[in-house]
Amino acid sequence: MNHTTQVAIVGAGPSGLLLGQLLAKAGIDNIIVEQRDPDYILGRIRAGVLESVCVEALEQAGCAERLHAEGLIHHGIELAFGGASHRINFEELIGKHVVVYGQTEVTRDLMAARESIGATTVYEADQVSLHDIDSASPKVRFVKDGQTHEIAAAFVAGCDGFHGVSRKTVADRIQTFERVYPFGWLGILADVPPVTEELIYANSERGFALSSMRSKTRVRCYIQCSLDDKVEDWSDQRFWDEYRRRLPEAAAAATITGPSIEKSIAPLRSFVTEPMRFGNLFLAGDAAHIVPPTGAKGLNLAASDVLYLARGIAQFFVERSSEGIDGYSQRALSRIWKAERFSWWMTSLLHRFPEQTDFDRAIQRAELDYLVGSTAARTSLAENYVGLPMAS
Ligand code: FAS
Ligand code: PHB
Repeated sequence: MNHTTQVAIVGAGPSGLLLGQLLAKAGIDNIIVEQRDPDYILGRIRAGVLESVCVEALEQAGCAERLHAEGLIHHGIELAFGGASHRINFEELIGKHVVVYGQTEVTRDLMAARESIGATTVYEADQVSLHDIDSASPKVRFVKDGQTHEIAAAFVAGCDGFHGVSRKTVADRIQTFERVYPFGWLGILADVPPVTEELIYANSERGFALSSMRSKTRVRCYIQCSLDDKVEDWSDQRFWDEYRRRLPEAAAAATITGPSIEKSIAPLRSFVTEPMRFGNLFLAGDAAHIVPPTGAKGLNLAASDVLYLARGIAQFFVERSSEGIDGYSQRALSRIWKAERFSWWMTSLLHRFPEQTDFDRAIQRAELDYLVGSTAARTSLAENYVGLPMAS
């Protein structure tokens, strides 16, 4: 069965759904093809902190109402090391803040918005493949309920994440940059109140821990774990005991524990694909780059990619100008690399590396001491954490 649209989007995660919504707002027809079903996508527990760029993108997409009603505004974070806790006050340093609102809720809002405008999303599509991406009519083929379908479009957006088909389609035309970290993050979700108002990033002798949240009644907590660890190795009790050993004393004592409603291990890597455009195929979000979650950048980078891409495609169709799509890869990569640097730096600063020498640990401690003692250094962390401005 053949279909025609202006933009074919592969992937219905935050990137694909946000792009679909922004294009629809600009009057540009689009179809999303997704391999999984909505419940599976909503069940993936991921990001929790939104930069203002991401909030603005959701406002432009007309999907920010619940975010503003339920999201938690955070004016800073705590850095804990050496038995003490140090606040990085974003508001005081740079007059900005972040919003804590789970990726699951962002995705839910985007799904609801897309359904309300009646835009086409094909879920549980099999054997998705991309064709003729250098031609004026690139195509996305897939099998649904045993029938083969083909979508002809002016542009294809590869929003299908790190393991998707889009980057694989151009594997022989890309340069990749990668660093894999020698540890993972074991994360749990639990319906207990957070121990503090803001997030705590802890560098302890036993390893990294992060105290985050989804609301005032639901926490998202992480500990650095070995790459050999399996989720089944970690009972809830074992997690909470280790987690509390890594927090500052007062926070550990005040921590309320409870049964996990989700528990998973995520590997950590830095990864960038260059370029991000191949003829009329554009990569966006995790399809093009991955950051270690220490800097809370993954979802936010996906949002800025999509803002650049949506603007470029709208410029093409509405103003008949290709300046935006021609400049997409360079603009997006400029912001991506700065976020990659910050995420690598936060990861290097806060984790215990297996091969670290005493000298390495002393340098890490000196970096932390300098950071919390310098207004310039704290300002640098603050402006990167809340999100650097987008290029015009
Ligand atoms: P996604 O991977 O979210 O979505 C891609 C979509 O494409 C998926 O729905 C997938 O099913 C679909 N797809 C894949 N292959 C396909 C194919 N062949 N055909 C059709 N569809 C296909 N970021 C943070 O900021 N903070 C965090 O704490 C954090 N934790 C994370 C934990 C994990 C385990 C992972 C994997 C990522 C985490 N991230 C975090 C990053 C994450 O939030 C991503 O940045 C975000 O999901 C990016 O969204 P998308 O680009 O839409 O990719
Ligand atoms: C989360 O709440 O999932 C979260 C918050 C901040 C991070 C990483 C993850 O840096």
